[in-house]
Amino acid sequence: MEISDPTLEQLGWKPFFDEQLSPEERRDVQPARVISVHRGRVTVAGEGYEDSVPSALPVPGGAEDRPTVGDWLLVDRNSRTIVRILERTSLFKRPAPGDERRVQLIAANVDTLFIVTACKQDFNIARLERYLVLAREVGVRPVVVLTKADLSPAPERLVDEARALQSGLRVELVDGRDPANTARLLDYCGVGQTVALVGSSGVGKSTLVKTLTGSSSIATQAVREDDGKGRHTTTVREMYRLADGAKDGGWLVDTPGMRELQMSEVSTGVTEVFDDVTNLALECRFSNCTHVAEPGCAINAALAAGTLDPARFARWRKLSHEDTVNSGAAVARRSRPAKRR
Ligand SMILES: Nc1nc2c(ncn2[C@@H]2O[C@H](COP(=O)(O)OP(=O)(O)OP(=O)(O)O)[C@@H](O)[C@H]2O)c(=O)[nH]1
Ligand SMILES: [Mg+2]
Ligand SMILES: [Zn+2]
Repeated sequence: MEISDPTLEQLGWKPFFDEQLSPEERRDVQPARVISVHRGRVTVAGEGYEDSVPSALPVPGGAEDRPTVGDWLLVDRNSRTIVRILERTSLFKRPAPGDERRVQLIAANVDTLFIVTACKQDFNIARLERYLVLAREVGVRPVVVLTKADLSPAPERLVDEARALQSGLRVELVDGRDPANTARLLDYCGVGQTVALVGSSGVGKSTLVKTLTGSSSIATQAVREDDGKGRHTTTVREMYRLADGAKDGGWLVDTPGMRELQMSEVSTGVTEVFDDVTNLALECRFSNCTHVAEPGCAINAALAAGTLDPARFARWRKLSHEDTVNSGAAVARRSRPAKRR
């Protein structure tokens, strides 16, 4: 079946982007979305055209002023160069591998995050929580996708464990290689919607993209027998269009597996994903309570009463510590004054 060029709306153009254009820009430039990023160039798609343009901006800016997959650009009609990057609805980034002081942009203007994890070895509640925090922070809807259902004797137990993490959390269990089985994931990818897939190497992100798009050109790799991990097959970031006949929908962004999910500036996300713990902490008698042995510690009381899971508390403590270290802030940052009782 012949697939027609996408319209701006099918590319994900929204009023939020349109409102950013000045009258002059409406005349002189074309909006285009970044489909893939290469050395020094980006492949862009606009209304009725696809092009490769230099990724340089006229005025070099800060760390985030570089085009990444999913970005909306304004491209000059004559010179075919980037005029500017439009403000993003969301941005995924991480510290650059090998140089923690630099950031690597992963994807922009994402609506939904598929947090992909495999039922086998990879399943890990603490890691899922970290991704949920990330989704909250970036402001995208999270969906947990459990792959390799066919390799697990009791995958439903894992589904229940994941569902318990957040009320209303969507958790989907699939065999990523099976088109019939993964078809319900397409419900999350409506017209113009962008879904980014994240998760450890080898969990089956590219396999899902391949199955959902029906594409055969996406590289995936067999798992090594010994540790169930892949070998970092995906190295470029690219958006894939879901346009298979009746299912004329959105876009999937494949990302390379991350060895360790690094967080930067996630305080809001931690507070929200762990709202049970943070609410308890607000009940502690002392505002700078370290929840170790202070009198009137609400967290210790809840642990003793069995209403707070010690493992969850430990994970919260680790994440909030990471956050304070990353952002260089002091340990207790709550703004309310010390309580006296
Ligand atoms: N049995 C089974 N195998 C799967 C499933 N999903 C993926 N695989 C296999 O797992 C291996 C790794 O899959 P990939 O899709 O390359 O993993 P990835 O997440 O893209 O890995 P990176 O690109 O390294 O981040 C491949 O051999 C897939 O065929 C599944 O649901 N069931
Ligand atoms: Mg891959
Ligand atoms: Zn306390």
